[in-house]
Amino acid sequence: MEARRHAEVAGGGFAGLTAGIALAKAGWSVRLHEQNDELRDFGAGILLWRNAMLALEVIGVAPAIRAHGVVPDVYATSLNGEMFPPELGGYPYWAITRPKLHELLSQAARDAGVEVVTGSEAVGADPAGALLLADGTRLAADLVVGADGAGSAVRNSLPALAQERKKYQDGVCRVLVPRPAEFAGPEWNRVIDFWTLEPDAMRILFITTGPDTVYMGMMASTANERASRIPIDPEIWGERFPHLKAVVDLAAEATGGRHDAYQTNRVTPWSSGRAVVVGDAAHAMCPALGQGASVGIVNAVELAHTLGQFDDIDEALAAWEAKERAMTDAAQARSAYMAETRTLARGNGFTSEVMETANFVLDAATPAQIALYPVPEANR
Ligand code: FAD
Ligand code: 5PR
Repeated sequence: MEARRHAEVAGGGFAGLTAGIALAKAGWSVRLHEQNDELRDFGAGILLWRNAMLALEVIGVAPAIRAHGVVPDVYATSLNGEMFPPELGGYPYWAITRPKLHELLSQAARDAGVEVVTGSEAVGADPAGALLLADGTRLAADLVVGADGAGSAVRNSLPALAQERKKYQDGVCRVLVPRPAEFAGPEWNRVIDFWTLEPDAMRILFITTGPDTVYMGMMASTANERASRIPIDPEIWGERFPHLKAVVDLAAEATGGRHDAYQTNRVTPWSSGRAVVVGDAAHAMCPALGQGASVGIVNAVELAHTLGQFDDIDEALAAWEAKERAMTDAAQARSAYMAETRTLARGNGFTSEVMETANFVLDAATPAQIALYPVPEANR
């Protein structure tokens, strides 16, 4: 019998946890290193599209997401108070709070036998097969997975990985607020994308995350300093969106909010010898399509699946990248285009071309799993 293959994973975000679960379920022994003292996600809410749900189905986490998340009934867009026809009715996508998604993945990782080490900082990888830690430890592995986010130390330590980084003007404040009574009716069980473009673009993306909470993504140019502040400035947002005053005031009181400027990084190739990068370490993208985590989750599950199809790890890594690269590049390019042109402000943004990422089906998914997530005719 062959010895059990061993992976060292750097990073306990959505991508690292997913890779850890998928590898452990495929029979690998897995140790995961998180630099923080506990495993948790900061932040508000997240949309998980069909592509991510299928990947989470493969690793057995999707039923819990369906139980704890909600399906927004439509995605509606409003520009200067004018509502466009709603989109995505009947589309299988879920909204959930980030802490809940992180908790479900952390639990699944432990259940799958992943050894989680907190307070453990990676500083790099050796392509010969070792993870290097800040305390000087060198951990040999058949595979090192860098899932340590957009600022990835693992990636930056690998000279073979070329990187193009880009920063954008826009940024977004993300907060989770308790749902006030006037936003509790069924007509608010949806995503509503409220835009104003004059004198500058300010936008509130209202996303239901269940009966008790609402996720608010509040986007503005970083040049608009008052609109880029945490805590939220209730005056500047309230003036622009008077009909949302109740939730804006709650956003101003919310704790745990954060502001991020849009940034992307394109890395080629995704691996060097026995070291590979997944998630934002490999492909951070503009949030315009809400696909960053979803694509990372898909690629992490597909990585473990492809490794199972080859005896040779180098061959598997090449085959994996060949399968995922076009979809990932397209998602990055489309998100950047949607963000830069503010195409979503005019409604009807979820064209069939844009939906290609959300509709992507990973190889690992079975026909029965795929059948659980039918795509409405209008979104194919
Ligand atoms: P991260 O979440 O950055 O996790 C990296 C982990 O590694 C962290 O726990 C970190 O502490 C740890 N770490 C870092 N360095 C080290 C080190 N050296 N050693 C050990 N540990 C380390 N995506 C969606 O799919 N849907 C959405 O609706 C969505 N909305 C978004 C909205 C905004 C405004 C933004 C900015 C992004 C959004 N995304 C969305 C994208 C999504 O948030 C990211 O793509 C995703 O969180 C990346 O996960 P990750 O695990 O790759 O990286
Ligand atoms: N979609 C989602 C999101 O969280 C953001 C955007 C689009 C789900 C950021 O709040 O375009 O900024 C966006």
